[in-house]
Amino acid sequence: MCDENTSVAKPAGEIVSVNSYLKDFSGFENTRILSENTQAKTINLLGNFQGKSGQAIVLLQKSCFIHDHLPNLLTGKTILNKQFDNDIYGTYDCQPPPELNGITATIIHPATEKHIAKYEAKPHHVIEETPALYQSVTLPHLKAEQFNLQWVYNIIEGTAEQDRVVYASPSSEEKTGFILVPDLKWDGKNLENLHLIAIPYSKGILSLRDLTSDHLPLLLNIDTQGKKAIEEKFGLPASQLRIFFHYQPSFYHLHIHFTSLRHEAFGIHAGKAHLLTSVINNLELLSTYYQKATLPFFLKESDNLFSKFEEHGIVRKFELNPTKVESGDGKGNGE
Ligand code: M7G
Repeated sequence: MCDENTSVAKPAGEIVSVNSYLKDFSGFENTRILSENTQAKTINLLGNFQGKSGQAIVLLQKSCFIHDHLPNLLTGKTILNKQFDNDIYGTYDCQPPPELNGITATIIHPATEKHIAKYEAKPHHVIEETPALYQSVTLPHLKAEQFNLQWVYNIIEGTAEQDRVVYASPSSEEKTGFILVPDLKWDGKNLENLHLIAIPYSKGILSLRDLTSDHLPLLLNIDTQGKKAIEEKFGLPASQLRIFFHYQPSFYHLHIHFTSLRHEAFGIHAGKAHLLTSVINNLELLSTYYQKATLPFFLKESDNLFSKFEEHGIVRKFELNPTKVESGDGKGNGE
């Protein structure tokens, strides 16, 4: 789950975020690597800025290749240091000019324990959430403890990210209107990993679970206008888009992800992603589908919601014990 101060896990005191003035990483002390993905070329670090209160999470992602930059990349300004050559094969350390060698950095400061849990590598479990479990476990947990939605309200109320807005419905469309902005994780340039989020103006729709056929005009509007705006602005046709909800999401103000089909974004798989088209279709077939369905999702052990399901005896922590698996004691999972 993602970002921001929570009603419970709120950062202590009135710490000013370094994001209001940060220009470089001087004074950053890395205390822990939270997680790493060598394929996505990301690393998530925990640390602090010398002399500043509060912990900081730094998410680093090596940028994809931008096709327009390729002619500038392969010039005399890019230095090649040979690692080895053999016959017709050669491998080099390649050092392009800094402006062509970017890293996208996302900094969360002050970070709460909930943020740390979100970015920390821990085993996942599948939870089969029945409507009854939603009411008795998930919903009370969300009410007590969820990420603050201030950044969302800043976007829909027009006080943040307004220069990044790709589409905004007229404000008169209170029930069906929405705003489309680049996701925090997207640099806004490279179509390969295009990622935008559509945020409805309407407050109080927590997630997929709350949707009924009453929300169809909103969802159809997001589907139609979102695709149109992306095609007009980025030239990417609807057939190149993956449009989906997360369940569970990190932020409980309904929002919809629009990503490039070519982008193997986090959270596009079964167990997390629900395609908008399928959601619309399910609601057309049965208005209360999402109040009646069992919704499976993956949950990290470090998530506090996991502890709640654990307390209810729905799931328990799992440790693979290779010795026992190999010894063939019949239990197979190291119990
Ligand atoms: P989600 O489905 O609630 O959860 O998505 P996930 O984080 O597990 O995917 C929320 C999305 O909002 C994520 O893709 C975040 O990268 C994005 N996001 C989070 N914040 C704090 C911001 C923000 O301040 N601005 C924008 N534009 N996107 C954000």
